[in-house]
Amino acid sequence: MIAAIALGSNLSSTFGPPEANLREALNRMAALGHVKAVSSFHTTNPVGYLDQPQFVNAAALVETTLSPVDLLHGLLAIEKSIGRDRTSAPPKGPRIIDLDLLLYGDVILASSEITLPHPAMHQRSFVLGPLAEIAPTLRHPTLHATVTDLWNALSAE
Ligand code: PH2
Ligand code: MG
Ligand code: MG
Repeated sequence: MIAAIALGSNLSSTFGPPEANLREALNRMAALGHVKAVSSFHTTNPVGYLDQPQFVNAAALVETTLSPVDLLHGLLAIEKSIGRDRTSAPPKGPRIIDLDLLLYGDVILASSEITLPHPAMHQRSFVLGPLAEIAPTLRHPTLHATVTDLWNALSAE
């Protein structure tokens, strides 16, 4: 199955600045499947919680045989291994690495642990901009629109 993943960082770590954290995460994601495409790195202004540094955001497509939940657990383990500490950080606040599962094929799923498609992906330009670079024709299974359609709709708001 093809999964779309959003990457973000706005703090340095032992690996270096946010760009280095994204590169480290992408290298480690090879353990979860075949990383088929990676967008360019976008510097973006913080959304939601404004008093924090700019983010570096990217998107990736991974061909995987893991189930959605196993893939999510793999992404969370990579976040932790790169140094993300969820205990000391405010929600939507600064983070060393954030790996969000956006889409997993056409799967629609809502459980306590995982919601697919990611419920906010169509409202976030820092997600759709990078994703549109690598998957412009990928379809959102509940909004029935391509990534390009969603990006154009958000840009027109
Ligand atoms: N992630 C957030 C909150 N705000 N803003 C930008 N620009 N990029 C992000 O990745 C981001 C954010 C929570 O996950
Ligand atoms: Mg996020
Ligand atoms: Mg996250």
